[in-house]
Amino acid sequence: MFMYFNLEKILYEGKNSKKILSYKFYNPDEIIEGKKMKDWFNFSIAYWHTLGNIGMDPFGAPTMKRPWNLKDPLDTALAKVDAIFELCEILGIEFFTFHDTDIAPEGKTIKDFNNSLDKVVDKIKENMKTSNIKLLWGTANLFFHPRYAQGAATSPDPEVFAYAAAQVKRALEITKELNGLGYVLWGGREGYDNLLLTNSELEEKLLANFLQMVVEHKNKIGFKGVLLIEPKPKEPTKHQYDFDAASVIAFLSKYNLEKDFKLNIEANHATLAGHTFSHELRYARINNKLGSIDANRGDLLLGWDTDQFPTNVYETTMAMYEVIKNGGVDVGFNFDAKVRRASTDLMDLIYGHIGGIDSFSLGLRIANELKNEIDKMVKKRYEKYYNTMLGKKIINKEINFDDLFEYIKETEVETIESLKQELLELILNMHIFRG
Ligand code: XUL
Ligand code: CO
Repeated sequence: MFMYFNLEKILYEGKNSKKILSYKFYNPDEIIEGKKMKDWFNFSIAYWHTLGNIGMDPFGAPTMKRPWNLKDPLDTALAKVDAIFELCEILGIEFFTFHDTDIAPEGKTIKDFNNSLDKVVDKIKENMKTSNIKLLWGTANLFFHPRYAQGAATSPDPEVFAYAAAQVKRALEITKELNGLGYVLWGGREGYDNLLLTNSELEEKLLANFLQMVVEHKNKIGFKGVLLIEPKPKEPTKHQYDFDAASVIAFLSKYNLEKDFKLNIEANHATLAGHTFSHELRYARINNKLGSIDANRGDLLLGWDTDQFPTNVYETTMAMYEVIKNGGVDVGFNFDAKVRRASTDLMDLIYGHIGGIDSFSLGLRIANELKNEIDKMVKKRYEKYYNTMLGKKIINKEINFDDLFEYIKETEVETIESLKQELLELILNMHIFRG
């Protein structure tokens, strides 16, 4: 029935099933906290890692042979369309994501590129007619080609700015034509390698101007999806301007762009910034900026963006606690994750996605069970701000330094109530071990 994979569809069988090729925790139509599981997630396959990755790394040649890679680049692009639809169908994943350069060969000019994009987009539209599979978000690749070696919007050469703008214009239009729920901007080369050679004021201004043009074009074409910025602190540049959620939010507010963008938080980018995944989700959430998630994980012992499939249920539980508190995300969960270079079988792609989906689904179930207990503990921890005069006055700013001095001058303030972190950890483990 399928072209590339000799497989049946992967279905939910429950946690006691012994069948590897089944979901133990992901039951798409089951209602959790008022919403179908599949709607909590909008899981998505990433074109670049799943179809594009052939196992190359800076130390070694490709390790993987993929049946959709043909001699002619356009034939390959068209074969990949069938492959992504097939994979979505098998895994029961309803969305995919791509960079413009993932779906079509570039050619010499942007006009050539747009011609080949048109052919592939037509095929995607055709396939969409007979399936339930949709675009989660689109993006433009402004980091691979040599012209972007010194940045795209922040390049010292305005022709590079123009090229990047032309790419984003078309990628936004395609995303709209395919009814994408969002559009992502990740500025891998928008940063610096050498600070002394960098005009920081100019580069910041260029980036802001670029983002303002993105918003203008979005409005001009009537794209209704969510614009998303994906923070990452470094790699490939030494320092990336979209460092983390906090720096992106400060930048957006400085340039009056706060209402136009939300964030796409990636787990491995959070850890590269020295944060936890849940820290970044929390910071985005409390600022009403949690728009979408790139679901993956890094490796504690490797200092780079390993983009592994998520398997750590502690991490997915804490992430889903933030997502539940946020009422879900606007866009979805994209597996920005790839199989290891030595995992060369096509089947490894299937194992990776099943593992990622089940890890997040179990995280959702556990976080949902846990949240009332956690919320109770947090509420208790801060209760004096709500049930004492002093606390209320501080919160409502009805008190000043002189009043506070008068209030406290003869009181000994020694230790306060225990944090009870170990109790919290016991509760967490109790739920996690139970599954
Ligand atoms: C790079 C990364 C990108 C973005 C899209 O680290 O995460 O794949 O998600 O450009
Ligand atoms: Co990403």
